[in-house]
Amino acid sequence: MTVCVLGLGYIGLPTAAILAANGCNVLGVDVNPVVVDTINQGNIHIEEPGLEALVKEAVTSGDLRASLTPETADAYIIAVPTPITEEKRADLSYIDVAARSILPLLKSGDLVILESTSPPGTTRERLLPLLEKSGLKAGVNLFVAHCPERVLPGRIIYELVENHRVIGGIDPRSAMRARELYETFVQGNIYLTDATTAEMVKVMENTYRDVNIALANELAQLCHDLDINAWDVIHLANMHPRVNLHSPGPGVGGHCISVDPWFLVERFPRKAQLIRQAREVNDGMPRYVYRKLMEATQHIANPKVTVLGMTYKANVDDIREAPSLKLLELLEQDPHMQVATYDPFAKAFPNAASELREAVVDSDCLLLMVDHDAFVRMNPETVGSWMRHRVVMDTRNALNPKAWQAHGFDYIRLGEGVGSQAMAFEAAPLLVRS
Ligand code: SAJ
Repeated sequence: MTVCVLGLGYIGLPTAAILAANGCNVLGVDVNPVVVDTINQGNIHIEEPGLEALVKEAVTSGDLRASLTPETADAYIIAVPTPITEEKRADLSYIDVAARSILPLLKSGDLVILESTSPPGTTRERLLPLLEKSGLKAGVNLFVAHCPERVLPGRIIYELVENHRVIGGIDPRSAMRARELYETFVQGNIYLTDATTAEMVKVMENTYRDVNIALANELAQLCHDLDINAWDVIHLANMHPRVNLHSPGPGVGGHCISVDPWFLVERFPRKAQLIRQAREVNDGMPRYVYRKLMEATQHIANPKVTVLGMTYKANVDDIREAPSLKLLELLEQDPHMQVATYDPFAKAFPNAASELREAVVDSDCLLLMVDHDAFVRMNPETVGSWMRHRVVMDTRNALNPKAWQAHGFDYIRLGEGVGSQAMAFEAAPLLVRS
């Protein structure tokens, strides 16, 4: 089968490479000439474990090529971004452009799959009419389905194969045709439904997570005021068989969870109250962290703060919607603070230090925003010896408080009242991850 994958980002490229590794002849299309050249040389432009080897092999074997323009194929997979505008409205223009680009190529019997996470209704109400401009009739001689990606950055190659998939057809035949394609590499179960249900499933998965993270973030703020430790509360509450509290943090980043719930708010502005509120709680976290940072450094005149971590989560190189970006905006507006930043995964970030020491020298406070392995492993004595004052604020519950306190650090943790540390039980395990 020949497959044309439109969009060679975090989802499109791994999908194209896996299809090529499983017997398909794949053309990957991207609007960025640098991306196209990089892939045609067998290299990759994003960081994702296992991806480089897969792409190299597929390109070397000739099963994967990249191009700026699509070519005739049996199946087309649209995997382009679906961001939100400043006004929190879905920007579906990339889907429109991709769909228009294949219009002249479509022929009877072709299959078109939308993988991009989209507001419920997009496939049927927006994509279908556009594709039918080709003169083909959906459900008769053109097959159209939504098959949302559900992979976790950092585990994409594994999850592409192992995760269950939901395929929503605009009719049963479309769903079955799409299943034939995904069966070539998916080991998980494949569930068939209609297109709008599949869209809602995907958006709701991320909304579920967003709402639960908002609950954890609210819990963190309440526990701080109660002078107790939110992480202990979560750990103990999660021992209940039907409770799964998520982890608080400095906010929700990435291009998925912080974006998709707005698709529902846009469509149902009055009914999607809880979803909107969760978004607002999570979007408010960088400001909350900023306020806590001011409290933690109020005894220091013109403190230098070192922000550790620019990416949206640990051990990935993606900075889209990262909470650190918002935090930095707040810090930059504050004339009393000096700011240094460092992230081993985002060294090209404007004004970022190229190594840890450069960012930490003469610092008064470390602000851990991302729990990259490299930060969790930091040696408190070495780092402390570079600093002017030893203060560390941990927004991820990633550092060992005792180790840092033993080296003279004021250790401040998101979700923990200042008085609570003396009361913490020795036996309560503090590292909780959901
Ligand atoms: N976060 C918290 N607390 C938590 C969990 C996450 O603050 O308890 C934060 C993270 O630090 C990060 C953000 O939320 O800033 C999102 O991280 P994530 O690891 O939860 O999710 P993503 O955005 O990397 O990937 C999600 C996944 N969706 C679900 O787990 C339901 C993935 O399966 C989707 O494929 C992906 O979105 C997507 O592309 O939609």
